[in-house]
Amino acid sequence: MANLVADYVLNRLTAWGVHRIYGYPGDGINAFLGAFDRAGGDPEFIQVRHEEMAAFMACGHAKFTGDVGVCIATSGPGAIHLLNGLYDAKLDHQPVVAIVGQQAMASLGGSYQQEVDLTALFKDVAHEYVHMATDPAQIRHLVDRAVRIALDQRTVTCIVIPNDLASQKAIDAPHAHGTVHSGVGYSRPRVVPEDGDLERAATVLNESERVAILIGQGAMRAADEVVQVAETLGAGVAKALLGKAALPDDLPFVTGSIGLLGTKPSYDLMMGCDAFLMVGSSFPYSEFLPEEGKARGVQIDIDGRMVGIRYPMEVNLIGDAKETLKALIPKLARKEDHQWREQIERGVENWWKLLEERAMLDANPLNPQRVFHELSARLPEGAILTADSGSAANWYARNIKLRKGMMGSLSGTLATIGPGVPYAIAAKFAYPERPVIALVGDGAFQMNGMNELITIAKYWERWSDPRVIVLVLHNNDLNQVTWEQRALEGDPKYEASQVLPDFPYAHYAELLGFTGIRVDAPDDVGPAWDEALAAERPVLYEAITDPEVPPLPPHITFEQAHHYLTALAGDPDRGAMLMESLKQRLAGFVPGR
Ligand SMILES: Cc1ncc(C[n+]2csc(CCOP(=O)(O)OP(=O)(O)O)c2C)c(N)n1
Ligand SMILES: [Mg+2]
Repeated sequence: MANLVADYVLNRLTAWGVHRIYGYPGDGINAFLGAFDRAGGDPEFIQVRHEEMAAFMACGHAKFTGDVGVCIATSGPGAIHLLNGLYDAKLDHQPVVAIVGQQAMASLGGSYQQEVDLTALFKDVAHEYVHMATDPAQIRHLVDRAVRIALDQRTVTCIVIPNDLASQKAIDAPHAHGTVHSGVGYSRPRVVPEDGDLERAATVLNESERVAILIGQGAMRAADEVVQVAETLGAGVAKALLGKAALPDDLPFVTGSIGLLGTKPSYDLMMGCDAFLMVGSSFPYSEFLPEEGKARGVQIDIDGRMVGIRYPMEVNLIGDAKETLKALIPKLARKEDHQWREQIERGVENWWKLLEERAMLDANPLNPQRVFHELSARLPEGAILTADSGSAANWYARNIKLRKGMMGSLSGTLATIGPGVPYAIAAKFAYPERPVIALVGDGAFQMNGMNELITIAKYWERWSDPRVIVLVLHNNDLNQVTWEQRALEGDPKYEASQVLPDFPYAHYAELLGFTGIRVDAPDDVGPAWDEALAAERPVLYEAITDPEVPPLPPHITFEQAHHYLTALAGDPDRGAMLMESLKQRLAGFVPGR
């Protein structure tokens, strides 16, 4: 049995608990293919359609499991293809290790075929750790450090391995000067702020009357503590997109998502509060946060670099969300005046009713909100949802009520098109017993989702629950951008860039052996979800949705409204849209204005 550098890398990764590596082959990693074969399925090589998808899957794995995700690609083009998926992981603070091949050491610097300066190329995306191996004795510490740094810093790291080095005999470093002797293992520390700082934070919150809480993905394992704080302080809780699964949407004081994709009660919560507690979030849009000076701020974040950058906080607590809240709770005084809390709960109740009304409005032919609304009511226990960038992210953020035990994610910070289907695949590999639903636009699906359907076709039969449902919003439009163009630029829809070529999505899925369901009548939306959720194979749910239902922010500014009206004058879809916007307005689209 060969014991080459490539075998050593894989063995070492399994020692780190890595059992699945997403990748695509090429001569830069040929030695690894033999090593995977010899490893007998542990770790297993999962073959994708495009290296960017491998990186998305590694990121999705990290998001849904909390463990490190690993992807592998060949030198030159393969490595370059990884980049966007790796940036998605980096920007959303996910631990991902990329292993990339390189041309033979003796050729480097020779303008050799596929020779790309990979350490320079990866220097930004893997800025915490990127190294090229040049000696077999280095391999152990390169792997150990790449994994440990990815986990500890919640970021992307990269190891570049020339193909001739990968097929050299593996060795351990001799006990001698100039060698490194690393080990395996990482335990996340318990990070709690100093007691005095917790006291200061408690004072701010105790002295205030109307507390608003904003949570992000950093609060993912702190649901009970967030609830306890909200109950004690009579506060409402808004959620940044990546934190959507951190707290169930069916709690009466959860105002839902915030921001352009957010809700009115979240907006009201932020505008009306006199204290602002931000936990594990770097939500960027200041116009949705309290105005400076209007609220006293407390922030909790595990990363000292991320505190005090979105709002001038009075107290910044650097610590783990769960542990820090636990330490804070005994210092908090229970609020006796419930007015603020009752106001929030009324707002939330009204908002859900409004969302339902909006979802039930007629559209041509389907109102996309209805598609999400009907799914939400039918979500099976333990469902995992993924959403792609586009209008789907709006409806996911607003119309889907995640319950306890469900998971959901999307590309929060890079907001890239593409991760919807690959995240769903990573979720299925990590939790083959759970139903997974990907919510994607036709643009995202045409960009890469349809290719990754082939990956689902390749693997689905091994998943104990075969349910993986891909919803495609068939609106023949890059709709999110079309609306941005109207509302933010005041420009009409530019057909050359926005209109998508038509494609028979459900038929295509049937070619792959899936159940294909094409829905174009509002009353079929619910029953079609029932059928999809009862299927014994993967499903593509093709919803023919109306591109004229606006995915606009919860409140629009005067300037946006003005732009929007100017744009209408020259818009090719003007007739339908005026009707639609009128209907949306009647349903209270522009709250309080
Ligand atoms: C890689 C990438 N390219 C472009 C964009 C800009 N963008 C964001 S949403 C969107 C439209 C997506 O269209 P589609 O998938 O059809 O969804 P829809 O909004 O129509 O529902 C575009 C082009 C992006 N976020 N990422
Ligand atoms: Mg579209």
